[in-house]
Amino acid sequence: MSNLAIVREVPASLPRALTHRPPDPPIDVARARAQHAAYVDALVAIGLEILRIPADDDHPDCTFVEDVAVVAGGRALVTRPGAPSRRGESPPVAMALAEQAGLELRHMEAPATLDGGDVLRLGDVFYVGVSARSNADGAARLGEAFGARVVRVALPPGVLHLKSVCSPLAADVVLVAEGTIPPETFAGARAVVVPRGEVPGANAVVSGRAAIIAGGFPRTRELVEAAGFRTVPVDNSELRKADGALTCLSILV
Ligand code: CIR
Repeated sequence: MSNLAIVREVPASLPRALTHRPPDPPIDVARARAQHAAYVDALVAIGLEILRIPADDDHPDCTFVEDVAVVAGGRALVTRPGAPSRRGESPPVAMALAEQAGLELRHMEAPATLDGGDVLRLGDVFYVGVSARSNADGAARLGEAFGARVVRVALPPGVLHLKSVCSPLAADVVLVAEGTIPPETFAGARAVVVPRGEVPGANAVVSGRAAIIAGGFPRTRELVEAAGFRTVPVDNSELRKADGALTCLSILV
């Protein structure tokens, strides 16, 4: 179980973050920062210690820290994000992973690309969304870095990352949005399926039996609680305007 969450502050440049379409109204940085602060409080509420990295205004997407590293078993793979504008986000995160979290680092090299948002781990298996951001080479390098089995998953049209529509609740339980990834993709896992009207609810951050879930999705909350988890809802609506989910705001160690 994780006991540390690495987070990165929200930069003033967040309104220039990559988005699938320009948000209207534009992103309100103060509101995004308040939501990020509530998220960090929720991480504490589910039992995690916080390691904060300052924002970098030259990298508007830097708060979505999940995409630049994958952590498992005392090791971190520093990814090569699919969006060239995001490749300069890694150095301070890599430094924190090595020096403060004490992890052994591996680095992904071209032509591989991988965003952490495309990596969903259930037990010993890494499911990797092959997406506009993450390629087959990235999936293969991930498997090598961790000596793990990788299952590549095709994403439905318009979905940014695998974990935009599903996330792990436990080693054998996955939360998935109806009509996106077929639950049988996750062989041997029990699927908790959130309804089509609550797709953002399918991305949750879990520690033990506690889950941070997106606020405003009541059916998701009922389903996650019925699956045996205490829930902590957090409104992340402003951060979602930059296509960010909940998992993307932290790296759990
Ligand atoms: C991007 O397009 O890269 C960012 N605006 C959003 C990244 C969200 N990452 C994630 O959900 N893992």
